[in-house]
Amino acid sequence: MSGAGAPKIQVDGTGLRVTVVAASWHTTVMDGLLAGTRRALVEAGVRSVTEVRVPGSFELPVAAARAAETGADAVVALGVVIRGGTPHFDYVCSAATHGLTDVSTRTGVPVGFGLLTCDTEEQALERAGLPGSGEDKGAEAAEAAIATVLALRAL
Ligand code: DLZ
Repeated sequence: MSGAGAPKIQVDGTGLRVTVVAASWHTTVMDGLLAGTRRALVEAGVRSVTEVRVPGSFELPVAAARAAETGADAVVALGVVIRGGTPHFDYVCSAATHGLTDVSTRTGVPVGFGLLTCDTEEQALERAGLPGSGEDKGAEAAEAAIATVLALRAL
């Protein structure tokens, strides 16, 4: 999927409680995603941030669900899945994606989707928000989650 056309979102998250759930695979890329999310939350004025680590992306939905059910105004889910030689990639990506979608629609708590599903580590690094990366998907996920909280208030 191309990152071209991504909006530049300016959000005011003052007073929001945000939980970041992050998987632990692919440390360098994950560190970049986490740093981008933290930067974006600070820039948005979010002061209440809880971070929870889970083993892999498959475990993101259950942690996101707990956060949504226990008072978070928004959740940011971060994970990195890189294709290997078996269909495992498809199962983990599908379970995480559907699980996170289910959490947000069932609870009404926006979940920022910071799950990278890449063929190669190079693709993941390009999106990690690290020096030299072209995109910052951790920041984008945080901005999207906050923007959606604000959008839902208008409904
Ligand atoms: C098993 C597995 C594999 C092969 N690859 C990844 C990956 O690239 N990224 C990721 O976040 N998690 C991976 N996992 C772990 C699964 O998400 C999950 O943690 C395990 O299957 C245990 O439930």
